Amino acid sequence: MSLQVTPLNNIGAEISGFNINDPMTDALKAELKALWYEHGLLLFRGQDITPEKQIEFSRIFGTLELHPLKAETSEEYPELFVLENGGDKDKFFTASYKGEEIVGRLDWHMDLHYTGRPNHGALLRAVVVPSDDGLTGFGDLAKAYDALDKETQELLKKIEVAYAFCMQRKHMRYVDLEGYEPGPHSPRKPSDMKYPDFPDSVYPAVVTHPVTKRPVLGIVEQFLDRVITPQQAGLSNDEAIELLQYLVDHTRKPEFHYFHQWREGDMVLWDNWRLMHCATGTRPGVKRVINRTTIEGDVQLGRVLSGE
Ligand SMILES: O=C(O)CCC(=O)C(=O)O
Ligand SMILES: [Fe+2]
Repeated sequence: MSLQVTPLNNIGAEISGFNINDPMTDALKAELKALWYEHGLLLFRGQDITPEKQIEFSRIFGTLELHPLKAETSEEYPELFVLENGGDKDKFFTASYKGEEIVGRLDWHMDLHYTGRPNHGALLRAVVVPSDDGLTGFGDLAKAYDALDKETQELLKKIEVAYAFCMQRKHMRYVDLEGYEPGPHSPRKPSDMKYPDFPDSVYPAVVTHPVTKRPVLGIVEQFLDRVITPQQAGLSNDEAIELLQYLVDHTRKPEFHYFHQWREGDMVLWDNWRLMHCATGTRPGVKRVINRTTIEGDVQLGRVLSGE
């Protein structure tokens, strides 16, 4: 049996030519894992995937992580995290963007990045999807690094960047705030969402991927705050701010992106040590359900600034 690999728009690949319900050989598992590292994102379509199957399949790629908030996990399947729009919790995730109410829009981010120990990856499987909105975007920061000029690549090797966790988009320095207004129930402080107060985390501006050893641009717009000691790299504060804006604009280039328009049953796996992702959100009342499994991050990629 040989797998078919069909590249998606710009980044990632659709994988077909196997049946997820047939017994899988070690060779097939190894091939799937290698394809994950090669493409950063794999899409599986038209497979018959139950929650049990999703959990079993996810284990090919590493140890699974349980969501830290018990209330969020399914009682039957603790490895499964159900992302749901169109229910009671919508009001907390509703905000206004250029006059339009949107539920669950998320800026470009990496999961658990703010802890210094991001998840290794995740699998999302669409259970209920709206026909037009509710897309998930993915951005390849290894390709983004490769596309930088040599001079910028060299400069970045000398720099570390700090991320400041916060609940209010208005206080994030590099997200696009044009036309944004929080909703009346938008969380204002971490405890509103039962989160602890995470201290700042710090990453090299170029992160070496722990498995592939590829350089990955360490710039993600959500929570991005500042360059640490810019003068050590010969930069003034103004230059450091301009550099971060230049790099964020670079990561926003469509040639590094793939936006997935979900069909029911689709499953997407991504490498969270390499790709950032975002969600376009849905209009209020629109039902969307995604089952998520998470591959644990077993490597510390950043450091935590507490006590410094
Ligand atoms: O809802 C989505 O499309 C993506 C949500 C997300 O950011 C995640 O599952 O990590
Ligand atoms: Fe996420």
